Amino acid sequence: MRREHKGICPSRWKTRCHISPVKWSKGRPQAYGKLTQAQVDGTAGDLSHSVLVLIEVEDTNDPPMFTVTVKQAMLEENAPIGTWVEKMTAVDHDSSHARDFVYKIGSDPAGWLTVDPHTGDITTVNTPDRESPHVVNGTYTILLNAVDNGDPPMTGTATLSIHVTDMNDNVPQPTVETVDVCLSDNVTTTDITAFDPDGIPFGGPFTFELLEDVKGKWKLSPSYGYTTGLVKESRCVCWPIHNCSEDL
Ligand SMILES: [Ca+2]
Ligand SMILES: [Ca+2]
Ligand SMILES: [Ca+2]
Repeated sequence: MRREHKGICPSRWKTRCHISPVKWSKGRPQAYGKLTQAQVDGTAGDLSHSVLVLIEVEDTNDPPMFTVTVKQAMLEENAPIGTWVEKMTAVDHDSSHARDFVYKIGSDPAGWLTVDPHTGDITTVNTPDRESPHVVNGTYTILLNAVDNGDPPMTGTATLSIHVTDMNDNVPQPTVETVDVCLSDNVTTTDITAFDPDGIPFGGPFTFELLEDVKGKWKLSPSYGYTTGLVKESRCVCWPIHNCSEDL
C-alpha cells in the first residue's frame, strides 16, 4: 500500500530538514508530524529546531483485498445448475468512490460458475463433470476478482479450489476395439485392458466376461482386474470374440 507524504519546509531549511516521525491514518488525509532542522550550514546540533508541520496524506487507489485469498469448497459431480458453491468476500479501505467494487469471475476454464457481483456468492451455471480435463486430481480451480471503481480500476484476486466428489457416470471400455490372435494350434494368451475415467472405486478394477457360448474355445484369466488375458484354448481365427464361436 503506497502512501505519500507532503511536508511543508521553510525555504531556508529545505536542504537540511527531514520529517520524523509522521503519524497518519487511512481516512484522515491530514496529520501532524515533527519537522527537525538537524544542522544548518555545518552548525553544531545544539542549534536544531523542532516545528509542527501540516502533512497532506495523498490517498491512492488500492485494490480490494479478499478476506481469504485461497479457499476450499466441495461440489458434487452432476450437481444441478444453480447449486451454491461458496461465498468469497473482499474489502476496500479507500476513502473515495474507489472503494466501491464488484465481484467477477477471473478464470473458470470449463465455464461452470457465476458469481453475484455484489455478494460474492458463487453458483453453478453448467453441470460439473469430475472427468473434465480441467479437473486435476479431483480438484477444479477458479480465480475470482474484485474490481473497484477507480480510474484506472484496481483488481484483487482470490483462488477457489473446488473438490468435485465423484459419481459413477462412466462405463468401462476396452482400450482397443479389436485384437488379432495368431493362428496356432497351441494355447495362446492375449492381454486386454479396460479403462474407466471415473475414480476408484467407480473406475475399476473390473470383472471381465465373455459373451456367448465359448466354453472349451476361449476363456479369460484372470477375469478380475484392469487387464485380463484372453486365452485361446483351441484353434480359432480372431477377435471379436462373439464372432469366434466356431472352430475352423
Ligand atoms: Ca480501491
Ligand atoms: Ca464420475
Ligand atoms: Ca465407472
